[in-house]
Amino acid sequence: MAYTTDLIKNITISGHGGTGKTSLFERLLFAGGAIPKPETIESGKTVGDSTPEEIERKISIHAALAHIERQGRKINIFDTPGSSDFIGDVILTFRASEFAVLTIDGRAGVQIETVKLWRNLEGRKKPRGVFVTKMDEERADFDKALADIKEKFKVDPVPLSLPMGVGAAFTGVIDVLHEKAWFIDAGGGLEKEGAIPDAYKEAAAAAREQLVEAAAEGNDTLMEHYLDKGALEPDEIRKGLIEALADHKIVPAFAGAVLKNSGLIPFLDFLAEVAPTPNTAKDIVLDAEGKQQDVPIDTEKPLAGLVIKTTYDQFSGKLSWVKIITGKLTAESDIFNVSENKKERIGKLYTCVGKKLEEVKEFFTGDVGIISKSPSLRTNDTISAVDGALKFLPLRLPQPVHSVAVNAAAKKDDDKLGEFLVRAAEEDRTFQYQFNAETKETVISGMGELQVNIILDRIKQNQKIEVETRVPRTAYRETITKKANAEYTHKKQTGGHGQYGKVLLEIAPLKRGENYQFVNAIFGGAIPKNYIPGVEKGVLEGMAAGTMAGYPVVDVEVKVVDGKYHPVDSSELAFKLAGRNAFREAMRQAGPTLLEPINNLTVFVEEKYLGDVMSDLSGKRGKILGQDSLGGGIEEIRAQVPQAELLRYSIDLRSITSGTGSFSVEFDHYAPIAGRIAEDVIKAAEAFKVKEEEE
Ligand SMILES: Nc1nc2c(ncn2[C@@H]2O[C@H](COP(=O)(O)OP(=O)(O)OP(=O)(O)O)[C@@H](O)[C@H]2O)c(=O)[nH]1
Ligand SMILES: [Mg+2]
Repeated sequence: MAYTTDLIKNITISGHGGTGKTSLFERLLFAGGAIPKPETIESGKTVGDSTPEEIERKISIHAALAHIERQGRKINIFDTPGSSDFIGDVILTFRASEFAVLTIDGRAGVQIETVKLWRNLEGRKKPRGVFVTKMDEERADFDKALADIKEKFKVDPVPLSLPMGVGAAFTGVIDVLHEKAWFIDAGGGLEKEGAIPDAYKEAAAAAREQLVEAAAEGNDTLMEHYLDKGALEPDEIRKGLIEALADHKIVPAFAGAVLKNSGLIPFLDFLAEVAPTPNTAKDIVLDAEGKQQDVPIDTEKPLAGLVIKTTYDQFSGKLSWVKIITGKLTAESDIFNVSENKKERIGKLYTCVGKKLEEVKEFFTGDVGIISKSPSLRTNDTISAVDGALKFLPLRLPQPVHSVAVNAAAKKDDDKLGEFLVRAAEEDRTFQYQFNAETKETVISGMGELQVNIILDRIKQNQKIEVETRVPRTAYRETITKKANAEYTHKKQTGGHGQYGKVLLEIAPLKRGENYQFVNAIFGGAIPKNYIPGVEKGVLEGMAAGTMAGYPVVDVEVKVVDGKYHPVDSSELAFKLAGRNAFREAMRQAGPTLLEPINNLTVFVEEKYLGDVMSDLSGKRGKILGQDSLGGGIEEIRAQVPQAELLRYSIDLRSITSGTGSFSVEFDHYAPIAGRIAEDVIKAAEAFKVKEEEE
């Protein structure tokens, strides 16, 4: 059945690793009637964690989508991974939903990923709430968790549910909006409705007061009513909450112990009654000049949508998840893939509960639909009913930070490995692969060691490809430090035609980053014009090959100042060879030196690890540029560090910070290296060359 825009809700469950997202997702599907029986992480059969790698590791790795119906609304829910290695799948769900709930472990309170996810949602101006989980654990503390949120995010969360007891004495939750209690079912079924027990009446009344006040903040008329009457009607409260939430004035808070099916109903009713519909949402397109432009959700306009995710399912084949931003998506219809400039007939459409697909004929604006087996659709493509439509802004994903060089152990597996890498990169856009012609390696990169290792396991276990892995080689450069000149005569007399070309070059250092300049300073035709391109080709070959350790030469001005030619024996080839050798000779005399890539590094750590992280960075030849408190006890450190020192940084940082730290990294510039470090690079390059020649 298709739901109209005002009946659709798109919700993301996000949060720090292991806080209970997948368990909450499972129980919401159970409470919403989408599955007959809830499973647990331990049973390995949950809807959210359905791939072998998730079941084996007992963590979420991919976003999962399912929907339930509640009060006539279709609620699409995304379960997302908590580990920062899989942030790519979190970002796509944030883009596609109008509300996010952050799960917070009742024992731990706000954790580092909570802070980062909060900042991400803040940047998107996305309405959000919190769900304090595991209230059945002895040390869980709802009030403390809310105080933690208040302190770290400077907002006052508004409880919509309150826990009754904690640990073994936890009996259920109070639904503040509907003023009733929900008790744990001893038989393991859904929670049961009842009156608020006397012991909680006072707390419930205080929470109700706070809720009504928050609702009154929704708009001025409500505030006047509230100030006049000292109360609001239930419908007014709902209306006020809807508006206050959309305007970021409130952060609703929930409590529960989902393994006991507790805290689900008040949350589901809130999603159905209060959480934003896509009606007021917007997305962003890029106009012809690449400028960003808001596109309001619009049911009247022709179809436009964004492919947010691509999966390859063993049984269903290729599936493309599409967020519909304007118009309607209809099965068996023609669409344009704007990004690929292609018209395409799409086949069947589906909605899903995890891996289970249900066929649907059409999807309305705001919904998330699944197109199956479309050959051309890829993540980030814009689809449209009309040709030449504007393209939606692609998902903005962070750059990978951890890389490994791989090759198939057997040459015959090369193609199979290549095909697998294409798919893996399509399924998760934060995973990338690249053949680096300079270092002659295929390098795979991801958001951390965990993501890269999972891909390697899939290569070995599912694809049955034996692979070899190494730390990737660093792309060093060579340059010069002073002016020099050299001449070279290429001369050969073999049989009939000889070869002749003489070149005198002058080379000089350029500023860092200026790369290369070629100047023809010949006067009076010592080398005829038509041979100059040959000289330049030779110089470029010499630069590409380097002289110290075989790395490309950069930041050099090359001037051809003189030369000599022979009317019969000169040729472009002869001048190319002369140019290359003259360049090599000049380079040797010009104080050659090695350059190494320096990266900009941003590290996010909890305060307590700050000192250790700093001293590790100085041991890595890093230069600290600055440090900022982000609030929530999280520090941001900015530094410049040689790339060669960062090849295993995700592993180092994990061990320094017990897995809580994270970082981003990007190339900034090249800087000279000397002494021992340079000697080691040259030695390693020689060893690599010998190995290559042997192969
Ligand atoms: N006692 C208790 N344990 C819970 C509750 N919810 C989840 N757990 C347990 O907490 C662990 C983590 O639960 P998950 O649902 O996998 O947490 P997650 O946030 O999805 O984890 P990632 O996806 O890996 O980030 C599992 O062992 C769950 O059984 C709860 O309400 N009470
Ligand atoms: Mg999970």
